[in-house]
Amino acid sequence: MKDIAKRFPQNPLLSPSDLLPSHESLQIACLLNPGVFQFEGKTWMIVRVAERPIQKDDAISFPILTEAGIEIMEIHSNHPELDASDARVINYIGADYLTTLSHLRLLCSDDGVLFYQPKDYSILIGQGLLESFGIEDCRVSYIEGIYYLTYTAVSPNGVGVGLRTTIDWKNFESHGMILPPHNKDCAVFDEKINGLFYALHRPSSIAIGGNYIWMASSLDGIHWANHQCILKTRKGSWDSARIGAGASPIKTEEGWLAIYHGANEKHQYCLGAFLMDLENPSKVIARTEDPIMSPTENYELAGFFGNVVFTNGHILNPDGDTVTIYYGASDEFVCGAEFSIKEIFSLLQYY
Ligand code: MAN
Repeated sequence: MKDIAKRFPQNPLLSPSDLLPSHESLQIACLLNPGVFQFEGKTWMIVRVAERPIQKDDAISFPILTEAGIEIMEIHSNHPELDASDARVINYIGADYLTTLSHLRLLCSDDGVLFYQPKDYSILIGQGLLESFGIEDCRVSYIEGIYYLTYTAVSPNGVGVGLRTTIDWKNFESHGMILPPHNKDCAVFDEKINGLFYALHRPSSIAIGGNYIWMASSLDGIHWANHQCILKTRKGSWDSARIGAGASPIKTEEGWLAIYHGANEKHQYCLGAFLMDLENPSKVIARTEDPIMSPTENYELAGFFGNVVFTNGHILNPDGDTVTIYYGASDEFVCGAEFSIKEIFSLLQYY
């Protein structure tokens, strides 16, 4: 198995203690899965900040957004109807809750390594009944002067894809939920193809079907149609349980190159790549067999939820070959790594 990621020696770039919590009653448990974009000559991240109260020894407590603001739920650890075997989600009296509440925060950097929170930019928090468990894992696409933010919207109603747009990162227009539950990992292409917007997304079927990558197109970038299933999990492989797109695919002469995450039954998250036809992107023409990146470093193996590398943000460098990915490690830290597109291509197997 070949890991071709060149990790930043400065990793992790960001840890929970590097930022201040959004509320005095909370602490930051995880900084993860940033969307990445360029704006006003700088590299920016819209990072997922997952918060919860300081935990007591004998209880689990987590915040929920209500109309009145943040409400804290506290459950005794010994409660007979509590299943807390997953650090990320709990089941309590038959209902699922997240153990943390996520918002999105803007950070910027002059060198792509040192990120800081600029003044005068607000945090983005969940709005309304479909985002009461938070907003997560934002992808940013830039199309014809508008930034499209597609993110995971979580609530007791389910997990879906929300969309907000902006031109200045200060004023946002909310378009509500564009892909209903269960759906996440939505990445809009940075460019229209033959007049249409395209997006990768990941619905999940609970009975027939699975956690596969789908493609949709749209006339306006808001209403999506023509859904097609384009990439599936592979039995017995590193991507056997679920797959999902990373950031917007990269346009190359040979096709649209997508970096995606895959997890196996043991919840190990690795990265792979696939290539879509330039004119007809719902046609996948090649895919890597093995991961191009797997959790190997301490910060990728142990943390809030260990054994995870997950990316939803990258920058294509001016040399046209180097992609800098920013990624969540162990669902707790933000890290950086570089890939060579040529090297990724050398591992693609054409169908
Ligand atoms: C999964 C994980 C969590 C995330 C929830 C809701 O359990 O990806 O990190 O909070 O889904 O999206």
